[in-house]
Amino acid sequence: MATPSRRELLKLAGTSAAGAAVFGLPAQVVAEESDCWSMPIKLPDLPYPYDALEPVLDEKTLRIHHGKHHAGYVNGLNATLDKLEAARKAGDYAAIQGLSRALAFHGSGHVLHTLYFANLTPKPDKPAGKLLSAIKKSFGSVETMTAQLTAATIQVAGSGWGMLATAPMSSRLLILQIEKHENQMVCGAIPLLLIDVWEHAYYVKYQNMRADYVKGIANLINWAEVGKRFEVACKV
Ligand code: MN3
Repeated sequence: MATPSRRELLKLAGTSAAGAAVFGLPAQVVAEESDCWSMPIKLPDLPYPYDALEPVLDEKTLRIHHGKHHAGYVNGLNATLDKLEAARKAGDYAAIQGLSRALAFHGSGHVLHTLYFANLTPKPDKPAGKLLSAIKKSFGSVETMTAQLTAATIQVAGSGWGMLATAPMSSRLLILQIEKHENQMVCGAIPLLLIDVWEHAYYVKYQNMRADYVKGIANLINWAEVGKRFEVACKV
């Protein structure tokens, strides 16, 4: 298959922020390609009201998580991009190592939160189509995949994420754990479904009961969105 053009990739990514994020593109790139040099990068809106995921995800947690934490990563990403440009213009290449780490932290934080919020829904559905076939091939059944993803996510050490992903240029599905934010940036996996298990994602309501939060979240998945990501990921 011929390598898709950038315009074709944008079309494949659809108009959602999450679709764009699969490619690490800011949402406005897809919304209006002529905006793709616009700065600063903006915090995407949630695809549902703050109280829509009650009682599993309480409104207070979601407001703080989106409006403070996710916004913080977007601000950090914009600041890091400005510092990288300044360092390059000043010939300060020694600064780039530290700024690269900051870019991975904030940029990946932005992408992961965009994907996470968009793969949750107050109207959960079931995996279907090509995604369902891939789940059966990789795990045997949806129930087995859900049980393994849930268990692996609960067991993330400290701050991190559970992730369903594909291997690059493959429909083989993987369950992975992300430490903090950074290793999502390694191109060894393309993210499909994220579950945030930093304490800020659940502590207000669940305190130390991370397992209860993860099991609740597993019943709020927007599988239609995950399926769209899968169809795009298979092509890159
Ligand atoms: Mn978070």
